[in-house]
Amino acid sequence: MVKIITGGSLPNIPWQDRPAADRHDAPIWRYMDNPIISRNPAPGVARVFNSAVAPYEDGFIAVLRGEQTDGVPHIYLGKSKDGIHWDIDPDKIPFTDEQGKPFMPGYAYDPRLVKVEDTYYLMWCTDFYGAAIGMAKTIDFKHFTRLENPFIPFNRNAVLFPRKIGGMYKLLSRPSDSGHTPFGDVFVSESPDMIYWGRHRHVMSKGDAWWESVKVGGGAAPIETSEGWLMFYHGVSSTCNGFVYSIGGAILDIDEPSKVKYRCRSFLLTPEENYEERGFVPNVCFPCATLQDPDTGRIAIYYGAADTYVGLAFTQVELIVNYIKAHSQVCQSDTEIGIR
Ligand code: BMA
Repeated sequence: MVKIITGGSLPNIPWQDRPAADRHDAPIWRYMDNPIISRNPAPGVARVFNSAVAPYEDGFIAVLRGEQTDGVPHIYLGKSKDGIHWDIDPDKIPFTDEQGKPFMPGYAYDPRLVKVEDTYYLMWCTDFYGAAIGMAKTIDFKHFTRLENPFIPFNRNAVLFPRKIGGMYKLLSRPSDSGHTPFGDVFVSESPDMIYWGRHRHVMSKGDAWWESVKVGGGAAPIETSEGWLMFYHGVSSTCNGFVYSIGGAILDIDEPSKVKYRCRSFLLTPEENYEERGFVPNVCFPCATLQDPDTGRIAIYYGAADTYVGLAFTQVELIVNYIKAHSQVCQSDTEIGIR
């Protein structure tokens, strides 16, 4: 029996059972009324996608990638009772520096939201003289204090682990270039204080399988399970009409997450619905967060669709872990500790 270890009970997790007629190989199924956030969802915001959620108070909170009507992305706050219907604050999240002075990023995209101990951390792609990782913390979703940018440019897709490992914060990231990076491997770094990051280790390179043969990047915060850290990530392939982003799955060693124990050779979810195949950037499924309920093993996956919408999909921990293990293919650079 595979168990979800961290996180409290979440009986109000959004959920739909797998449709009887579902013919996908992988045990992930979409919410029937996807997308859950459509175009022009708030004044001045043309599209919301690639967004992250967390349980908060008696409902849910989200940090949303909102593409403004001038084309510049920023992060907005969303609140929801059921994790499906969202109230979006039309103002950008008001970041300040540690002295409380306004300190807004020039742009901000692909936010992640991870609670570690009593604090919620936001990570996003920020302008730091080039695309780099921005970070901030909050405890009340009213005051958002920016932290030092953890790495120099260029880097994206930062995802924090939801607890310290060996007494250290651990952060996944994906070194990149200044454009639509045509390469990319996932690394993990550690910090005692969320300021100084080091002991960088390689986690996984782009895969041998064609669906992830261009680049890979962290997606949702890893979920602690009895089999290791369950990680939903994105893998990218190249076609004559551009990149295709699919959702992949891997399981990392619980104490040494630079070691990949299992890595699914097939994608778990790939663009095939209209809202995934058609939009501002077609053929994108980009996972940024999950919710999970340890009591039932239910997992809800939030993903950006076609750089236009937010989609929701479901799986169950036992089903997905067994599927990843049954279809696993790891190479040496996956399983080694990741330092050369
Ligand atoms: C990546 C990021 C994502 C986006 C994806 C597809 O480089 O910019 O925000 O979803 O491209 O356009």
